[in-house]
Amino acid sequence: MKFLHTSDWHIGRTINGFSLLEEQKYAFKQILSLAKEYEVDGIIIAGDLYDRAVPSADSVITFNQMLREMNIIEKFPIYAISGNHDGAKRLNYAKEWLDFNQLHLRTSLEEAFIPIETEQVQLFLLPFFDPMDARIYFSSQGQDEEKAKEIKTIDEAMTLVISEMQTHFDKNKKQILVTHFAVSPHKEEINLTSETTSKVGGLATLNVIQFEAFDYVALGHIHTRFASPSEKVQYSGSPVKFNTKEAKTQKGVFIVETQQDSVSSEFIPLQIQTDLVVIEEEWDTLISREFYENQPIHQAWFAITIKNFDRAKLAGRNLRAQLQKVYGTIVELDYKFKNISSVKSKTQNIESLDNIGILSNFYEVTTGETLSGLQQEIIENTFKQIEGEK
Ligand SMILES: [Mn+2]
Repeated sequence: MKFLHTSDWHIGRTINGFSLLEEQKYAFKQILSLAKEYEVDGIIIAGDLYDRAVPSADSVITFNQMLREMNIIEKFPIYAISGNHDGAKRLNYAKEWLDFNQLHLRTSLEEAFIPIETEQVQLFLLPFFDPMDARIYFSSQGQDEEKAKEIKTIDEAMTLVISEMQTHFDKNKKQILVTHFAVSPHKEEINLTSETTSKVGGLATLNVIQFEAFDYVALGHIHTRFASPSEKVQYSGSPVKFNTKEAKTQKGVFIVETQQDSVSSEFIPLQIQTDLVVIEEEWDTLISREFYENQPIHQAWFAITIKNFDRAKLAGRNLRAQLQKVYGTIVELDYKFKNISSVKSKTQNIESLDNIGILSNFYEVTTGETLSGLQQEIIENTFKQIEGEK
């Protein structure tokens, strides 16, 4: 059987207020035609359907239309779960009616244990949940109440969840798990690239070893497929670039095929409608014709950092407006000051600074200049005054 694996659609997402809806619709059209071209038996969406728990009306209308096209018009079964961005309870609305039409959307732990059965495959749809959900579920089961109380980490919860799922395994079928977590490749060497660490964002991480019972695990949560812990346990990544860190990554989907004794997958890239281009250059370069003529001006979105920025030299000019005129849409504008090696190193030891230290540091980071004697004096006096008023 063949499935299309995608995740993290985040319908309604913006980049600094710029709506990505048109880009998301563009990606969707390709996903749907790939599903038709490869004649898949179902479309897997591994969580973060919407960008927020209470999506905007526009987002709901858009996603509804997408579901309609996939499921009602093209008759693809859908296997979807809620992610950490979704409002699980809201998404659970009309579940029975949706299931009736093979639109399987699971949003709570207790719904995850009974798989969706197809001829050759069992699909387990495990939405994002936390250890508390697992404690509640397992103690409601009556058995192992003491054990349930001991569930503290997502690791422990997942081990119990998977072993309960295994009691429903049909030996004559392949098992696919759809879920939404950070999963690391090896217990010993958690070696996430800087790109992925920022996405994991301190969230507890599971381990690939925990998922060995499954023939394929369709993951969502991390937005790049390069964070995939193994060939069998994979992130499809998001279909659209959401920020400048993702600017250079090729987005796409997986076509997963299950055979009698193996499961294989193939990555299919998606085209972009409006590219996201990241540029870091000096002001003079940015506005020189030679440079910008070689950029996709007025076609792409730009995230621009002005290097060696000299505020005094460019004072009184509307830099953003000037850049917009040349480049078109600027979704991000940043500055790197001449005299400052790195903002990071300046802000690192913030705890060790006093009030005046923090303020002068802030001034330096935002303007690229140090406080003058007079400015320093005004600040000192102001703080003294505040102290006196306490
Ligand atoms: Mn996500």
